[in-house]
Amino acid sequence: MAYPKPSRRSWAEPWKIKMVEPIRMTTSADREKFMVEAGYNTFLLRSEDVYIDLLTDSGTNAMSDRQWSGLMLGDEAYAGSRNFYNLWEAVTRYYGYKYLVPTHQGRGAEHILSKIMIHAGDTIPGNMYFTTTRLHQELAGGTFVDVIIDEAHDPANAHPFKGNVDLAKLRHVIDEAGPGKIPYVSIAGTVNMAGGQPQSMENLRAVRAICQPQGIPIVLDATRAVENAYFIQQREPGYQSKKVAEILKEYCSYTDTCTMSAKKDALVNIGGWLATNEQGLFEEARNMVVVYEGLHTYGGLAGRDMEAMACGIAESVQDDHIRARIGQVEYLGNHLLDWGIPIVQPIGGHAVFLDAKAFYPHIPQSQYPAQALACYVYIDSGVRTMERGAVSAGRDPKTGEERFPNLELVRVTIPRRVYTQAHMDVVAESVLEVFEQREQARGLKMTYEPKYLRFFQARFEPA
Ligand code: P70
Repeated sequence: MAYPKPSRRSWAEPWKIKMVEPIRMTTSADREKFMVEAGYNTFLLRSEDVYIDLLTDSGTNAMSDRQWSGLMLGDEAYAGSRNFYNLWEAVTRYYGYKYLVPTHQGRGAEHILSKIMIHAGDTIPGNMYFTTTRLHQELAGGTFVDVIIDEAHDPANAHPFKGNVDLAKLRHVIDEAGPGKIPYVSIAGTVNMAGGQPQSMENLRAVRAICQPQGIPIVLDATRAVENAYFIQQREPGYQSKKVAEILKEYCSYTDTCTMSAKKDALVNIGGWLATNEQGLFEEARNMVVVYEGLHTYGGLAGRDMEAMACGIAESVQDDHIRARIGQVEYLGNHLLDWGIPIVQPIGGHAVFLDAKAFYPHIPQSQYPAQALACYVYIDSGVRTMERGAVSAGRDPKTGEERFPNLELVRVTIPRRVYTQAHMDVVAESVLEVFEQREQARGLKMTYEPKYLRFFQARFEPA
């Protein structure tokens, strides 16, 4: 008997579920009340009032049985924990850096790095800002300058490597400031604020070729570098037959130092590190970490956290894992594209980004259309997302003026190994519902604005 051949073979997650965490459904009347109480800020909702939590992929990952067993192997010695050495070995094996300083999370590493490397009046070029990274650069007296390619600022542009540095812009910034005023070039792969977009290997190599002769180091934000390596494997000529692990190591090899939020790629709930090939920087960082984080062999973490991280790193670079992880994001994104919903293209590594300006052309950016869109999605279905637009961009530290970025987005972020395809269907249908109601939507005005990283705690009411 002849069966019709399927047009494609489906993929499935390379894991099965051993333990479940019940989640609570609420009514839309409940959610309207919760939203008012939270000042129209999804960060201020209580987790128990959220049905599907797509606020972030940070620390929200499901650990494997091996990682959980690793927790039982915690060596909670104040100094010289066995788990610290396991972590160091994993970072060196998979990321390639020689020296390791653990920190409690990514911003702990950013803080130490910025304090050591940046002096007042310095300029730090980079492929688009990230909120915490730029704030630490500014607090250390530096100024961040965006040198990402123009395509990255256009949500509809389908460039395969929107995380690339514009080499002409980089050269110009170096010439203007003078290499002596550039402590390092700040590279992220993938680029969170551009929509989880990758940088190509070729581009990083070219950045290296510009920086190295002038003695300018490259600092990588390696938070989602495994996802970046997967995109290189999928999109860059010459990499199709290489393993993600191999690509990751080559990518890192063009950089001198990295900061890491292990709460993302490395599949843990807490942790981070600073890793470097520079012995002098290592010694300074190892000394400074004892002031702000904890002893240099635990950096604010428990021994068990470091063990889970060491194990998570090894799992994170498996091709099967990363294909399914990004495959799930693509599944959701393709659903939305099929329905004509405006999202950032290409679909990113860790999230689908809704283009709030295209949803709500009638809401001026000064009334925070992306913030409003995140609220409408929550009220519709209990799905929690995050604003990544004017509220996140904050104010210019020199002029005090609000920054209005081109990208006014809502990030629908997928935690790793947590939700099923059925959850993704529910999310897609909710976004469609909100899209269909778009003409009735109203903007917001800010009623409370904190000084630092205002998006976390700001409060709003309808404009
Ligand atoms: C997110 C989280 C954290 C992050 C990152 C990149 C590319 C560094 C860090 C800091 C959490 C977050 C942080 C600020 C605003 C909103 C959300 N990103 N570099 O959800 O790491 O959080 O461990 O200190 O994405 O994207 P950490």
